Amino acid sequence: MHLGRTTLSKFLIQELDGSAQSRHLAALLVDVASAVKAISAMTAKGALAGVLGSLETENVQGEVQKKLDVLSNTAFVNTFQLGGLAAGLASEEMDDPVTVQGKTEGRFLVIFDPLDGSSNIDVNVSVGSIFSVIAAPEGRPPQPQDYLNPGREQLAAGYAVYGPATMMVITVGKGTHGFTLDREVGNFILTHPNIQIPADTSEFAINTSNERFWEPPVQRYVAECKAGKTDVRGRDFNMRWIASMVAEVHRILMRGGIFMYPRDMKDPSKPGRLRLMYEANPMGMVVEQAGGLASTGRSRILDVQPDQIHQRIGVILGSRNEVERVERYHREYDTGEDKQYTSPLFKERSLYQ
Ligand code: AFP
Repeated sequence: MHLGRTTLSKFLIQELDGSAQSRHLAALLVDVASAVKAISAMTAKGALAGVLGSLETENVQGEVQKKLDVLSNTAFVNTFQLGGLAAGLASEEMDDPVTVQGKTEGRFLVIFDPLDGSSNIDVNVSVGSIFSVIAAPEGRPPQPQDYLNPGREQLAAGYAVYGPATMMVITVGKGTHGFTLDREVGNFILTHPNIQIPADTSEFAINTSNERFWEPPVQRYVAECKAGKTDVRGRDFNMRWIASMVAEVHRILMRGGIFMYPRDMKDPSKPGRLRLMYEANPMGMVVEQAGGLASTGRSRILDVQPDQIHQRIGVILGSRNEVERVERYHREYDTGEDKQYTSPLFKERSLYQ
């Protein structure tokens, strides 16, 4: 593969087999890239495009919508409606999935977070878009339950990160590959083929303001990282928190790390902050295809059976050896092997079984 000359389209043609579904999947991913270019142009203009700030509306999550949330969602919906390959769409910004009207080959369902990290928009910090592609049902319009596939059944997944450069990182199940937008010609160029996440890391990402709400195994892991070489880890760690999952995951793909947004007691009614279908699952596929792991702390994210489109889940992902260590701490907590880390905050063990 020649760096600098391979466009996304050319890469997909070379990467995918010649089957009809592969050709359609490649065309769908080119449609995704088209929406990403439109969103990139809007974010790059910032205040000049009048796209900053919030609306009076809330999404199904009860979150105030940013103007760019809605504009980004519209960019994706319009692209897929024109592209004629998606049968149905589900989005963080839409209460329910929508069936694509008009002429469509209807081979795929696309589930997406059109603008992740939108609390960063007004302060000019990196944001992103996340997408997941699954097969549409044959010969009939999609129903809501058709979206509820475990993440391991995704046909493709990826994200765009609107940073100093706009990049797309995608997987079709054959590795994870990065493309950088050449704005002058409007093409995504292969710049990071076969990304591999280092198995070890000394960098963790978590919102430590939630520390008192975490389960003991997470408290244990983070306490050891903070203790650094004075304790069992024997080396110092660094911490990052950008409050934009896409930016955190991208950093981890580039240099390793572990990202955690675990289930916590801050709102016991919520089994996590991040959404399974359009954050955890697509990022889980991207990370696994790059040699990392994506876990709830107790199970592989891609094996979770969804029960509703906007459900939330705890997420621990990144460098394999660190994610495995956090999973081990969860096992030791659940079996009572780690007596000294049983915090009164979580005395109701059964809550997390
Ligand atoms: P927003 O899209 O509402 O900004 O949420 C972003 C996000 O879902 C994820 O991208 C971040 O990692 C996480 O939330 C940040 O959560 P905190 O604001 O609690 O740190």
